[in-house]
Amino acid sequence: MITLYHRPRTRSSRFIFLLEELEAPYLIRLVTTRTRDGTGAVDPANPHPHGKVPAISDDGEVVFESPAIALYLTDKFPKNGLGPLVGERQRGTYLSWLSYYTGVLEPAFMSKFMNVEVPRGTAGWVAVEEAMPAVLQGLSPGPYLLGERFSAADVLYGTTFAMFAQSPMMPKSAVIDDYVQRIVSRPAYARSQARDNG
Ligand SMILES: N[C@@H](CCC(=O)N[C@@H](CS)C(=O)NCC(=O)O)C(=O)O
Repeated sequence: MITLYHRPRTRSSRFIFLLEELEAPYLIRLVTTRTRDGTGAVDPANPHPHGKVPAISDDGEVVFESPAIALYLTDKFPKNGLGPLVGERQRGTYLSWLSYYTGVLEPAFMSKFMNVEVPRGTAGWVAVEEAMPAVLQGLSPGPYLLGERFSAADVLYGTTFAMFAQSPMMPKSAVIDDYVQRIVSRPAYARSQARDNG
């Protein structure tokens, strides 16, 4: 049984969405975390090394960091084809977009948010103005990052873009707007929203 360590309306919410897509058995364990306004504290029940969410535990084995959790879950629950398996076509593309999410895209957004210039040629990520065209190219021809195949990578990217939709950091793009609509209109997304509070 999978236990998801979760705080509502955070990066762990998207894993309720993924678990619903996978039709996997899971429990939600609500935890506290530190928050930006200084309230909140690391919950000793949360096995994440920094008390962040998401983390999952699978009969005692702990997995943390969104790309690792996404890959672990789609490998473990392959029935609905949410991620290409070892040896399957597009496995490499899938791993690349999963890793790019926390290795490049999130740092790119965070650099912009903090008004920090990304040092060219030395940082492991790039400015958001360079990252977003790469994602848009990845989404072409679409409709998903793996072409016709919806995957856990779209759960990460689609929910992030939905969250930033109104932000000035987000370049205006009809491709992204349509993509977000495709993701958030999925029945599993609606079910995940209903379960977000635990
Ligand atoms: N790289 C992590 C980031 C997780 C993360 O920062 N989660 C936030 C909630 S959206 C959190 O737990 N913050 C509490 C803290 O930083 O202590 C992942 O993608 O899984």
